[in-house]
Amino acid sequence: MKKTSDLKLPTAKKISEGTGNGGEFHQFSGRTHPELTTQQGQPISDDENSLKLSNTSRPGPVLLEDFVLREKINHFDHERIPERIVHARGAAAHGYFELTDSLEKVSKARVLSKVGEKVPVFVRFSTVAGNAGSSDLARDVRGFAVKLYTQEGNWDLVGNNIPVFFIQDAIKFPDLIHAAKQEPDRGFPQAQTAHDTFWDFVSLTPESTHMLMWIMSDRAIPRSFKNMEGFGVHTFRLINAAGDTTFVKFHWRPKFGLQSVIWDEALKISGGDPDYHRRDLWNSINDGKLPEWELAVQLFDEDFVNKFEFDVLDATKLIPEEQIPLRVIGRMVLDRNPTNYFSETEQVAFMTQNVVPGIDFTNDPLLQGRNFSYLDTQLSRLGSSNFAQLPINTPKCPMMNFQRDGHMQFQTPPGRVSYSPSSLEPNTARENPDTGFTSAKEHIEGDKLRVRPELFADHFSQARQFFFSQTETEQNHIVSAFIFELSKVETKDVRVRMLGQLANVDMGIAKRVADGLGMPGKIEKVATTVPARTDLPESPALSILKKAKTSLEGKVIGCLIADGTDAATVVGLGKAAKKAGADLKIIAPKIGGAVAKDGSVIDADFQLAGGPSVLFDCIFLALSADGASTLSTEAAAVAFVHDAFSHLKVIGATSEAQPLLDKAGVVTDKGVVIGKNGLAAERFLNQAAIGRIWEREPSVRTVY
Ligand code: HDE
Repeated sequence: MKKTSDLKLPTAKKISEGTGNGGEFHQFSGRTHPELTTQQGQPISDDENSLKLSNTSRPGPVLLEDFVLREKINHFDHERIPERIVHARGAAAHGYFELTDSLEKVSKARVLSKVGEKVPVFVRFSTVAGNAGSSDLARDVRGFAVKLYTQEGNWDLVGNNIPVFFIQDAIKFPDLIHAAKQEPDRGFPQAQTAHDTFWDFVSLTPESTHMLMWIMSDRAIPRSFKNMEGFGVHTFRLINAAGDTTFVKFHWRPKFGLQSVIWDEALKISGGDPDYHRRDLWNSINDGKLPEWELAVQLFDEDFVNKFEFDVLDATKLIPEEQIPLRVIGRMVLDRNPTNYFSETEQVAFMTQNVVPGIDFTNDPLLQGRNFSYLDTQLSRLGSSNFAQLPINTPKCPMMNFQRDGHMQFQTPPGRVSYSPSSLEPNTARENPDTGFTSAKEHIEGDKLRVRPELFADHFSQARQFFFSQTETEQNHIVSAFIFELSKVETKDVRVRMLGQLANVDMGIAKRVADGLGMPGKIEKVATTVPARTDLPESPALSILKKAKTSLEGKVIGCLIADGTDAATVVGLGKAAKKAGADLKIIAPKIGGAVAKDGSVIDADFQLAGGPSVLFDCIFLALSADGASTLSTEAAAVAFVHDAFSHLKVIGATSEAQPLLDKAGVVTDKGVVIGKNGLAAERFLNQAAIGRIWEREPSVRTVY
């Protein structure tokens, strides 16, 4: 692509001669381009100037007859479609799902029974509350929506990275979302729950308490999409060839392990790179570090349903893995970025009602409501009942029915017959009772009532179980998150009520939050019919840190250099990082790079101000004495090191970098590795594989 300044813009004389400038562009670039046309296919002679009643010295009025101009502007004016009401901010990728263990005994779905068959998928990750242009690092649940293009039709598993939800009945969803999104009178704050309307609503909706524990935990600030678990949330049913049914919950488990960032880091990443997750997904796939998950299931029957402490149809509850273990049945790999963001990521239409024969719904009232909502929302978002004809939504198996016409009909069905039954044509499509989708047979009787089952009334037991299943560090983070969020709530009564709800989970948690808010005094529990059970055992699987992996795979190391840096150290570090599956990024005071001690130039990936340490998992300071002394008076360099230390990252440094470490307030601990050039680099990498130095935390911020 040529810079505008390189192009010779045509003169008025040339226009009057009717040459246009297309020819000039061709000549200039020395390449042959395809011919630019209108949407109707007419070749365009001039894409720089509208048609005017003109002479060579003064422009005259633009003529209405300029269909080239009008078509171009008209299309531009209509480029945007309504963004999703929820999950507007998202990024997606293509890949495949491969079954490794057949569920044939419990499901007749081909995708769950044919081992080895690769099924194409399109997966979209998202935040919930923020608008399309908001930051990736908002504290929020992440959408984890998977479209599997199976040979028996599309199966959409539209899940989240948290296994429970805020509400039990779909009728409360609009209220929840209105409370969470920007407040309607002022239009802010967006992409965050830290405001009055959200906490007002949830403090009056005790069923949300379990989910609040999850979104105040580090699960709500993931390090990247590839470091998240995914959950189908609801209980679904599987149906086998004999018509027997089994209950199932779906889990995606990341190959790269679960990882999150620190809240202060999340705030700063939002400024440093609001596209942090989106960029990571894109780069990981481009660099061949393919995001991958195992698909695991929890299978159970009516007996379990009857003896389980909670209702399996209540989406605010989960079934601990310790109670029903996970069975791994397949893997999903994302290996191709979208070609066009709008056509694919924006136009993809996920729908919970997209299931295939062998998979069925349950009576979870949230799921039932969703099954209506997702089809409905596509009409307002995509504008036509033919949205399944958009390439990203079209099944990759044969498809035939008598649905006809409508806006933007792309198919041209031949023949006279568009109905069934018919006799006029021999080969029209027919239903098939043997292979077609059938619902699970279920005997139901009862009165028509607006009620919730009794077991749905326990709102605090699993919230408590979740909290006490976390490590001490993770518990501290949950308490701090409550303090942060509630400190943004202006209405004191709302804060008081929320403390009263937390007291229903555990008075100790409520007191810690009250202390952090500076709200001493007696905490009155909000009245509840079912108090929290204290006998539920801890579930280690609910903690991120208890199952953390020690590895550098997929991590990014930020290496700070300056003039005088030892080039061999940087090269050695890069090689060792690559071997360990990590990426090395070079940060220098100037984007052109730095002149090394041996006179060579080390190229930079980031200029210091544009490459804060929050963008990297760990940092190495490859500095000479002169470099360190110069950078000690550079605020961005001091912040680079100080932030890495307070975000509990492993820091490696050459001994000459000490002045900068001192200026940044770094106190040596097991995560600070200083030494002679190459040696320091090697020890640093070993240490960096363990991740963050959690023991450092109490020395860098208050733990309430
Ligand atoms: Fe959604 N949700 N949702 N949701 N949801 C949408 O559909 C809705 C719920 C989830 O990347 C919308 O196409 C209702 C739970 C994801 O395109 C909409 C209820 C879970 C995505 C909608 C829920 C989700 C959506 C907006 C309560 C986790 C993004 C745009 C009954 C299991 C999919 C759209 C994508 C999107 C409705 C609750 C996950 C309005 C009514 C629970 C991942 O139809």
